Amino acid sequence: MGDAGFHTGNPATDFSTELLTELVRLGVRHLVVSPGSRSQALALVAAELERVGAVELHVRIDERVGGFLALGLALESGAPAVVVTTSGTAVANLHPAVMQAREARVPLIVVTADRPGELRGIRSNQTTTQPGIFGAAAEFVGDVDARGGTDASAAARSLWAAAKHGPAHLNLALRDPLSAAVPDLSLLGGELIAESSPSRATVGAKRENGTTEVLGPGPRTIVIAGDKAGERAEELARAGGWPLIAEASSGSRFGPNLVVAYRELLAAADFGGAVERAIVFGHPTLSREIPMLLSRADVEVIVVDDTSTPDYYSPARRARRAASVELDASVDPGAPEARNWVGRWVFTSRRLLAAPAHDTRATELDGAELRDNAERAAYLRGELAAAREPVTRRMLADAVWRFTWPRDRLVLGASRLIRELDGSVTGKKITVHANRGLGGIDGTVATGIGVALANPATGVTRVLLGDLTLLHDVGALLRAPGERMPPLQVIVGNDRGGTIFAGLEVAASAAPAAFERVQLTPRDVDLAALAQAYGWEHRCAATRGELDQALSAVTPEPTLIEVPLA
Ligand SMILES: Cc1ncc(C[n+]2csc(CCOP(=O)(O)OP(=O)(O)O)c2C)c(N)n1
Ligand SMILES: [Mg+2]
Repeated sequence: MGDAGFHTGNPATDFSTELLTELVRLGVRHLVVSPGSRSQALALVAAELERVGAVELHVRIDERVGGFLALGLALESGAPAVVVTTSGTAVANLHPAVMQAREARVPLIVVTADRPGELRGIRSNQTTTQPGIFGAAAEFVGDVDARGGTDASAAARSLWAAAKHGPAHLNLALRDPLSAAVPDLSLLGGELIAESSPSRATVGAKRENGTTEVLGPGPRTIVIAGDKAGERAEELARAGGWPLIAEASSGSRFGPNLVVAYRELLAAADFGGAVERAIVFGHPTLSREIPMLLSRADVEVIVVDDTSTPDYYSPARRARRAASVELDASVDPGAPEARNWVGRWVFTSRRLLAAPAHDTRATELDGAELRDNAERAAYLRGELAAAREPVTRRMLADAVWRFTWPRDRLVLGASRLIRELDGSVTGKKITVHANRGLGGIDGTVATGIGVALANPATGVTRVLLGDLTLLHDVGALLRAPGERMPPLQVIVGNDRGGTIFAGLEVAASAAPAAFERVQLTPRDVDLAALAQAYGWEHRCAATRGELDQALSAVTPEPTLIEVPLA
């Protein structure tokens, strides 16, 4: 960096200063740090960068939480987030987040402190084989010695470049003395921010130009948008006059061609059975019907994806990959045939989803239309009864969706609720995230908090998850005193265990006691006490009325909303 004034003569501190300041110059805005001795120089430089306003620092005791927090920050911002750990098992705790980042192609930079070469391979305390520990999950692995003459700025640039495609890992060997007093970086602070221009556009960039497929009106076509597909799926569906299947976290779940009841329709001979061509964006994971359709020999499958990644979504290995698609001039979404095809899907889907009576009462019955008092009283009784109805999964999904607006963020856990929501909520242009890369139930609360912290708008972030998914990530409720926390609601559908398994074949074939013991795994945790212990507000919402109240009561303290489900 050539900032000679910032040199202390201590290699650990000087390397850390140069590495982290260069990452900030490149556009890093969030650092996540866990405490440790070997990593102290990195952590202390991070604290100085926070002090001078160059970054936002997030401190987490548990590295697994830190990893997922960084993942959420990167997922929402689109720019790499950096997570720093000490040596030993601390490093392995990042593995789930690194795997998820790999599969979902989230830019994550991992910097792990290690012992130098002379202390490796001799059973020194807290020493293991850290380089390559993430295996194939890391896009880039660097193993450098802070005193070995490696240019720290160049290391930062390598990490930044690699992170555009997934997780990048720098393992840094550090020797005693493990730190010196960190120089005052305040002069650098303003300069760093002025120089850097973090931008979403730089991440996910293509390594090479792939092929563009030119599509004609052609056969009966549908567009499928899986996780992280982005808006281009909706654009293509509209421009082509084709039905759009857009999963909840696709970023394409809106527009006139959206087909919500797609699982039912794909299974029907005159809908799914009639499809001849499918254009796929993103990573579909929520249904069996989509891979079944794409495996069929009579369906042409074009997957739009970065053509330089080793693998791409290809059920039965039948899909053809294209870097992008374009429509030729003969495609006319207004042509009678196209209108008929898309219209059938959209209208049948709407009919299938026709809302249950209570859902529509309030909008259909305008107070002014009520002719007399008796009718009004009957209406109010009906409304009261509706407000007292116990919450169902469908109701919960609908309510959370209804309360979410463009400035808000929605983070969906794995398991039943995301599927319930995916199969029922109508189109709305809002930002939804889910860790669909590997569909893990781990790290969901931490990911949600990362998303909330990176949301540039001032909206509410809502995390919707199951009870086991919450209990898996209880550690993420632990906050650092004084750290900023944007408006946040963690909404847990408490059905006592992993009830998704009750819908699988195993529920019928296994002995009930064994099924409950090792699959369902219900737990008795007092969530109110849990929330209190971690300084969260707790609300129980058992009825529709209570749920609406809880979702609209956004407080400065993060809230755990517990929704008992049958
Ligand atoms: C890390 C991880 N471990 C295990 C699983 C397997 N798994 C999938 S869903 C599930 C149960 C989730 O239970 P809950 O959060 O209560 O949701 P519900 O099924 O009740 O909707 C489990 C254990 C997983 N996906 N990820
Ligand atoms: Mg459950």
